[in-house]
Parts: sequence; structure tokens; C-alpha cells
Amino acid sequence: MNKVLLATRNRKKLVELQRILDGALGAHRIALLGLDDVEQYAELPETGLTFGENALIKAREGCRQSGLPTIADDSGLAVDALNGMPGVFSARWSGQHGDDRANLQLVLDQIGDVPDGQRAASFVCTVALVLPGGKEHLVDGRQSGRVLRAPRGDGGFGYDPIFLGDGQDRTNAELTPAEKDAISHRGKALRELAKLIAKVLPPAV
Ligand code: ITT
Repeated sequence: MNKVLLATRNRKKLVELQRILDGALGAHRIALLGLDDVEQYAELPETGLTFGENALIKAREGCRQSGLPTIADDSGLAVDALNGMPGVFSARWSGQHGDDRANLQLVLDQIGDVPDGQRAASFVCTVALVLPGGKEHLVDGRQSGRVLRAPRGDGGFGYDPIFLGDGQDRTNAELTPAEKDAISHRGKALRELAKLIAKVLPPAV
């Protein structure tokens, strides 16, 4: 099987990516390694102003350090009324990296005066694949919807409890993981990634 590095320390992400890619790849199945499975190196700060720039920063460095084809993703919530923010700052919008409750509460407060018809937002995920020969690929996925006025549901993570996808009557935090994968920005991007991997990585035994 081809070994591919996923440049993250987030174990949940590794499991999720392996699950979605296994389902989509068939004969091209790959073995995903995380940053904890390869020789340690100092990670670069995510200084990009777009999801693609940040995904490439992580994937290029992972590939340079490990010599393996490397995948990295960056994702977040883009709120129309906030000019696309929190965007690349989604994980640390309230100032505290990964404080989901504080982050979503700040967004709710910031758009408290915005009427229901103007609360459109999208989850966006961009995935980079960098190959040892230097070739670079980007794929992305988007889920459109709107921001509610109060959180609903205990599933998912991040901004899921305040996000109602278009055509849905449950927030992303009220969906099962499989239901979320089927319509989410990450699910869409990863299914595109699977097609790309099947094209650019030769099948290995
Ligand atoms: P890394 O270590 O891999 O960078 P991270 O937790 O920083 O993991 P991301 O950069 O992919 O994860 O996500 C940025 C933030 O965007 C994340 O912390 C959430 O606040 C938000 N987000 C991304 N995808 C989401 C989803 O599916 N549901 C809810 N919030 C999401």
C-alpha cells in the first residue's frame, strides 16, 4: 500500500480521513501516517491568508521533512455578514485556539443585529496534496447554509451547533457522523481528493 503522510497531530482527523478515503479509494487504498508516526520536526506557523495557502504550508513542509506524499487540510467557517471571517482564523477566533464554545459565542454576538435573511455562511475545506517530485494539487469542498441565533445539538465540533445547512432541518451538530460526511465541506473535499489520489499515485501492493 502507498504510504501517505497527513500533516496533523489530530488523531480524530486521521481516523476520519482514513474512513472516508477507504470508502472512496477501493484498489488504490493508502496507509495514512500522522505527524506522530514520522520523525519529529518543528511545524511551521499557519501564516496564510487563505485556506489553500495554509494547507500548502503544512503539506510542503511535511513532504520535505518525510519524503512521503503529504496531505494537509485547512478549514473553517466563512460568514457573509463578517466579510468571510472567521475564515482562516476559525480555530482561534476568540483568541483561544480550539475553544469551540467561546468561538461560536463570539460569532453569535458579532452578528446579533443581523436579520435572519442575511445570516448566510459556508463551511469551507481545502486539502493540499504535495508529491516528492514537487507536484502540488489543491481540492476543496463547501457546505452552504446560515448561522442560527443559538446553538442546537451535541454532535460534531467547532461551529456545528450554530450552522444550519441549506435544505436541512437539523444543525450539523444534530446529524450523525455519516450524515455530516455526506454533505459536509470536508466530505466533499475528501471525495475529490480520493479521485485525485487514484489518478496521481500509482497503485502499490
Ligand atoms: P489542525 O491541527 O489539523 O490544524 P484544527 O483543529 O486547527 O486542526 P482546522 O484547521 O481544520 O482544525 O479547523 C479550523 C476550525 O474551523 C476548527 O477548529 C473549527 O472551529 C472550524 N471547523 C472546521 N471544520 C468544521 C466542521 O466540520 N464543523 C464545525 N467547525 C468546523
